[in-house]
Amino acid sequence: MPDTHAPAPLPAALLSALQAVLGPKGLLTDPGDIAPALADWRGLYQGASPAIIRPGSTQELAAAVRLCARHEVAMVPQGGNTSMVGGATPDESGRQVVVSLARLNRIRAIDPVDMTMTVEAGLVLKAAQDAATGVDCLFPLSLGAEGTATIGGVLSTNAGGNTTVRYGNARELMLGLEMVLPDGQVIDGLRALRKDNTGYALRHLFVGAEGTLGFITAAVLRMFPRARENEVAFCAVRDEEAALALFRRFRDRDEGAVRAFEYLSGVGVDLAVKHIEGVTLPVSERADHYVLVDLASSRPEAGLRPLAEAVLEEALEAGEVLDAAIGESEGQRAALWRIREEHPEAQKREGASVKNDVSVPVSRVPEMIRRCSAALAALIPGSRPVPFGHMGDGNIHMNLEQPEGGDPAAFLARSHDIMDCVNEIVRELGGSFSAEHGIGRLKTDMMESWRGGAELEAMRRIKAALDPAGLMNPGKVLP
Ligand code: FAD
Ligand code: 2HG
Ligand code: ZN
Repeated sequence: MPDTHAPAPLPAALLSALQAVLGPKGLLTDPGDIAPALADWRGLYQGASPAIIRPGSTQELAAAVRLCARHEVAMVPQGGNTSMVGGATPDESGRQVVVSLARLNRIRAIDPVDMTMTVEAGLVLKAAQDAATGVDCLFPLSLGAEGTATIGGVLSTNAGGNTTVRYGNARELMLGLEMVLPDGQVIDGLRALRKDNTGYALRHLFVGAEGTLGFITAAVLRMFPRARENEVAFCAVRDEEAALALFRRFRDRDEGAVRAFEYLSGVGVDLAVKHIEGVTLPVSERADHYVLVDLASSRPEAGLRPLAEAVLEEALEAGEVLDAAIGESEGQRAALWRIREEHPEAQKREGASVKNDVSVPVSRVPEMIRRCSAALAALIPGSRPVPFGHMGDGNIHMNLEQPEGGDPAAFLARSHDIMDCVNEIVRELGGSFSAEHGIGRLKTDMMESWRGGAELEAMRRIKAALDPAGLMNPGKVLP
């Protein structure tokens, strides 16, 4: 890890101008207050920053951005700071200032007729879900960090999560955006329109830009009818192919009913049972492969239970499913989901692990898991492949846990070999080295080889056009 320098204090003129614009709540300079914003969730990076700017409104943010631009101070947008790729962490120079959107967290409007809500960027994802529930609707984006991740963060990373298979990723849930450009100009694109073909879709450029083009300050989000029937099944399956076959059985029977289809490995479930209090194995015997399937419908009598039972019975007869548990109550369904959702935390508690958030065409998922698992086990003897995740989207977290009792630092020193090993196979299978977590700081050095030539050059031109001074989240996304 590079040395962390003492942060360079902000120029006195900038500091006093920011204080005047933002007030006491809007600018933190005490090192104790700043510290939590300087490290990422995975503990990969430890940055430095002289202050945290915390505007209370879009106008305050725009004014602060104009001031930073005038003084050529680089800005690092931060939402919930749950990035898996170090996207929201300032570098070690001490010259980048963190801009937290946390205070911009209002729900500006919610409309169950249009099925839209207009919310500010710092609103926590769970609060957006709850607001939708409050008007008898659903905001479907769902991920393990939903109690902390923010709307600005999920849009800036184009987050996926558990329900992408049915509702799409964050981009598909967004209709309009309010944005602040790197020079402080505000674009009011908060249009709640399903159809709006009016030139370049700047809103889509900001989704997935990871804060490198400017700030998202508010968004119009799509809502859906809430589920009135829900079934969750946890299945032990024969192998990776059987998991895919089960996905096809459910999809072919009723595509619209599949809200999530998640693959779990035996090792991953073992770790969740070992480290997370209250997590137990719901099927009679341990297996090497599992699937969690969530079916939901807005129709109150959709017949999801008979559907689940019929499909599982067929799959049992075909030898694909070995055993299955269906949640009998809200509490049991939540307990089944917990086995899946605690995977990142369980892996963290077990020791060092290297993450590979990769995607391939859905049909290639079994081959990808098999080949990567074998290659990784051969690369680092004793290490434990822990593939899991969004099988229905072709997005598997092809993670590798350190050998039991081994030296975490020695294992992490092999991170790049591990990522290269997975990426080589993923490339052969026509996949992507970053499915849903983004590039952040962790994967910038992969951009040249994966998106080089005209594609990367076009990205660089867009960046130069919108942020000519390079002040927005430097060192992220683009190499
Ligand atoms: P941050 O981490 O604060 O920032 C992420 C990036 O967006 C940074 O580059 C930052 O500069 C930029 N940014 C943040 N806010 C703004 C803004 N308002 N304007 C411009 N740029 C901004 N991700 C998934 O996709 N699917 C999952 O299933 C999933 N599960 C997770 C489970 C756990 C336990 C954890 C810790 C993380 C998980 N993540 C997942 C990753 C993470 O939660 C997502 O990337 C999320 O979108 C980040 O939101 P955040 O508010 O924490 O953003
Ligand atoms: C998930 O699906 C997240 O739980 C995190 O995307 C994945 O920990 C990981 O590798
Ligand atoms: Zn994921």
